[in-house]
Amino acid sequence: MKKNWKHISLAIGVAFSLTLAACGSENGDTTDEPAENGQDSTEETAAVGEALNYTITGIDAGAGVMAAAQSALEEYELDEYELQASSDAAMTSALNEAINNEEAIVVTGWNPHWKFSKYDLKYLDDPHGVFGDAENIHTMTRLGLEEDMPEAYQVLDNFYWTEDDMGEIMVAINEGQDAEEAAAEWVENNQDKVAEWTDGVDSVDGETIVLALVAWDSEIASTNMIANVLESIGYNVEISPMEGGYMWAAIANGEADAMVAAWLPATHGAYFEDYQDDVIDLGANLEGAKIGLVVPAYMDIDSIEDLKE
Ligand code: PBE
Repeated sequence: MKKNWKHISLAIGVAFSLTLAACGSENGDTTDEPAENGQDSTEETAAVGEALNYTITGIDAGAGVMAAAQSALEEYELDEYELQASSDAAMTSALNEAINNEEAIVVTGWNPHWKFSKYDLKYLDDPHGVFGDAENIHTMTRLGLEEDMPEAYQVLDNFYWTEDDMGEIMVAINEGQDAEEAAAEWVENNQDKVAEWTDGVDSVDGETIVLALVAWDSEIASTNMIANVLESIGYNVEISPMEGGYMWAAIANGEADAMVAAWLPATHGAYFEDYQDDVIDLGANLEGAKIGLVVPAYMDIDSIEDLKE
């Protein structure tokens, strides 16, 4: 399987400019008197803001959960807070460090994700519904894939699994297994499921299919798994890593053939609106996903409103 890094510089550029756009607040480093303008501040909640250094630890700027978190800061009037863009890997390493020191931290979170098996975490309640309800993860292909690669199209259309399935691969990768190996092992151990996706599908002779991949742990698991299945029926699978916003453009302009990482209706709703006429939606491959703000269970807050000063 060949990886192709040509979109990474674009990705970093986009992430960086969005980071700057997201950092409008001048209070990122505030350490004292956080509530100059808030009459209803209490010592207790101000203490939460201070402990957090008024920071929400985010991931890459193209992720839908980042746009939702930015809306949440506005909706809940958390003006002093700054949403810091980084990556899934940097976010989980900050989470790990905070938990080791029993410190306060708020991250942009989602499941399926291995962090919920490794740590005791909770979603902050979202009474205004900014992060939406349950989400499904859809498979999308470029226009014309059905005619050009009917066998791959059929497998992609049949692909459907559960949060637990995805979780097995994610946890294995987090415990140090190579992503391709963890995916291959899952396929090996779940031949009954895989057979339902490939039954009656003809083999092909080494045609190249390009799958778009964003470095979110959930999508690393699903993309490597479906790549393994497509290889087993004879495809040469190229995984093309790219930034979250670009993933949709790549399917729409035909640069990539398919992706299994479209979170709908809310998380990627804006992308879907932009690109729906230029992509084929093969429906959900996983149901019951979720995004939101996540904190260690030991933190003494339960709602996004509790972050308010
Ligand atoms: N995620 C994981 C992505 C979709 C997959 C929730 C970080 C996002 O927010 O766009």
